[in-house]
Amino acid sequence: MAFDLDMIKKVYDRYSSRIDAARQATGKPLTLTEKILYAHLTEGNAKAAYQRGVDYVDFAPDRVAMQDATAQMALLQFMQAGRPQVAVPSTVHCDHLIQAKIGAVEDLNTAKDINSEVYDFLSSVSDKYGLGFWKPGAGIIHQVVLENYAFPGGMMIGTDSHTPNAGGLGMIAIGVGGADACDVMAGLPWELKFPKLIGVHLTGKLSGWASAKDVILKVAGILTVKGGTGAIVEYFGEGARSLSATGKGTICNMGAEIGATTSIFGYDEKMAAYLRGTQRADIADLADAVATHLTGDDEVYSSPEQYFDQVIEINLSELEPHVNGPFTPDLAWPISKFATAVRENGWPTALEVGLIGSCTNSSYEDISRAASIAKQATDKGLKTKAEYTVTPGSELVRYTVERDGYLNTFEQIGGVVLANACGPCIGQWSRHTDDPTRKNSIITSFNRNFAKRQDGNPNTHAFVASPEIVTAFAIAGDLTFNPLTDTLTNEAGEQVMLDEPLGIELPIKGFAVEDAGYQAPAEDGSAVEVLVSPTSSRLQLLDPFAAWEGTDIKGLRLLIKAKGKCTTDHISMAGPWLKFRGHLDNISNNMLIGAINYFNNTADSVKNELTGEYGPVPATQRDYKANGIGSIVVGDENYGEGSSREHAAMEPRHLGVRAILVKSFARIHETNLKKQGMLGITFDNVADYDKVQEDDKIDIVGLTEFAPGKQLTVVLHHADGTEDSFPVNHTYNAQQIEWFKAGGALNIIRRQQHA
Ligand code: MIC
Ligand code: SF4
Repeated sequence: MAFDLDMIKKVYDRYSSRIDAARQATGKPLTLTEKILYAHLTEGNAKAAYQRGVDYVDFAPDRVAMQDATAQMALLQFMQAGRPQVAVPSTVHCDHLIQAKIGAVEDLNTAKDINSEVYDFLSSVSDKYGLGFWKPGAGIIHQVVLENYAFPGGMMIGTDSHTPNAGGLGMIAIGVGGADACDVMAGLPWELKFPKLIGVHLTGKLSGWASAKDVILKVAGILTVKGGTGAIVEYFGEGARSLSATGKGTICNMGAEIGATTSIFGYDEKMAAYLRGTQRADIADLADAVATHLTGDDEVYSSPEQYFDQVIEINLSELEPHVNGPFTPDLAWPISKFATAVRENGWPTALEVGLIGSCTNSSYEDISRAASIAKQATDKGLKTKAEYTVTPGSELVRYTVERDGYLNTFEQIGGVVLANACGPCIGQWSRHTDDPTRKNSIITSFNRNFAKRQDGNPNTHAFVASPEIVTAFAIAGDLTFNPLTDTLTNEAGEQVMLDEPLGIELPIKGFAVEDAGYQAPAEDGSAVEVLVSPTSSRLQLLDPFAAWEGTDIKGLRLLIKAKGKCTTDHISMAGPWLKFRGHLDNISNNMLIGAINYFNNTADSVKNELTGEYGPVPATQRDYKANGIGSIVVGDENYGEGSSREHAAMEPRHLGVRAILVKSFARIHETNLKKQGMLGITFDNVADYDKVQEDDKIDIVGLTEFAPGKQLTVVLHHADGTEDSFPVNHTYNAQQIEWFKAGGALNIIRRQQHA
């Protein structure tokens, strides 16, 4: 970790001069977000950034973090960049590929066995190129990063949309696709559209059942899944300072669900305590010395409406616990209204499973609060009605909460402790159910609840809440129960109430762990061999994508006009498909199989214009590809919401889709498309979406004059001989247009490497 300390010193050394320069240039006080961004501009880039008129700005992040399901593609790309070592400290975390079935020990062993090829690949690439490697069982990327690498005022990118979790320690941490990570690891600048600033002013103090999770559940309700797009959310005020560092992490983590670029809190005593509690007193000392730079200026916080594009006020003293869902994380219900909502909407009232943990909610504080509820079930003679699972976020937390007796408390109410991994959160869940066609409800302390996400079952209604609320519901087994006001009947037939949860922020006896699961890279990795078998079904070396042909693109077929929500889970489903994340051709067999076809309201059934027959999306596209016919995908609002997985961009690219035309994009997905040399365009007039017909032949005109800010034209040739034509927008800057022309950003890096 000594290496980190030097790096952090260097970052802090830059702060004073950078912030002075920025204050002078802009002539105004600065938000924390601006301070961190300005301190991480690449050389020579400052002027443009201060003006804010420019769209894209180049940054030099301090760190890169990758999880196993996205690291494979990121590192396959990095291997082609021709660098001997990564240019900035980087880590790989094995967390997504472990399936929850029986319990921690058995499931981890099974995962090590079936994923050995992928783990060996990741471990040897890490060894060779100088990346830290966190073995399966070590924990979920965002918890491990918070415990080991996040630092106030730093900047990190990570190949996972919940990377913003590190905002809990005052770091600007942003989720990206693997191609972006590859650039930063190769020593190139990382560009980001200069974000809008949303300020959230927290007053008061949490009490009773309300927790940090309820802050973000409420914010999600206010801003919706699109409301944070293009913005960084900065939390401030006495309420912000009263939240534990891990509670702040929960809020920043789930900020991904409102589409925010990231979320952040200023450095304060709670962060210092967490750093000291996790053996990083030296970092806390460094941060204390520059503390004024690690929070927004006083003037900003006293008149926030002058400095933020939008300000939201939340009084923590009045905040009610929330339950969000089903099917979307922004459908927010205060607990007092939830039972009525369940009844009125006819959602299944019987709760079948409660699941706590995940990267969002698995801190020591979370576990202790949930355990305080679980213990009451035993003490008050209540029988837990629903199944109940616990996913610790890291081995450090797991070991410590086991030592302190909490795991035992959960086991006493029938709780099953799963491996320190993503598990059910990402569909790595072999759920036992007697009838998958039955409409059913589950509740989790995770962050996403899109249809089919946890168990692949469209009949499952998934709700999101804090771990303590999930635990109370699991005991009651009934979604119309309100733990704040209602009683339960115990085994003796008495009416009992659950008392408010009690938690401990940091373990009184300190954190402990026997083996945290870290493997340092070789000093000199040049002799390490990385093997990828040509016959592997799990890993495949990448072939460069073809460059643009230099003309307008004409005669495209409509592959699918997707209707409604089309998240990355719809475009490249996770769960059983996670095993192909290192094999582009194999994973392409899941392309868009979850998207609903506008013309028949069915998933994975589109018309093949060559045969006139309806068939699965991937097979139809493979047929077009085999016949040298390009195609286009049309979509609705916030297309590509959710995950950072670039497979959702690479699969269509690989199978010969030429353009994605939608009403609007989610940020990470739009960048991923650009990086892979795909054309991502948006309707100028969203009503033009309605003009697209199933049998259209489609042209994209204006590409020979493709320029920043200049519209392109889409022409629809309908089957009846009529035509429609309309302008479409794009957000490509000059460099991104070069990516498009070269057939992908990596082709340019490769070219430079061989020049
Ligand atoms: C998720 O929560 O959806 C994931 C799985 O962590 C993804 C990353 C992936 O698809 O591998 C994310 O959020 O970016
Ligand atoms: Fe893993 Fe779920 Fe967190 Fe994604 S959201 S990193 S799948 S625990």
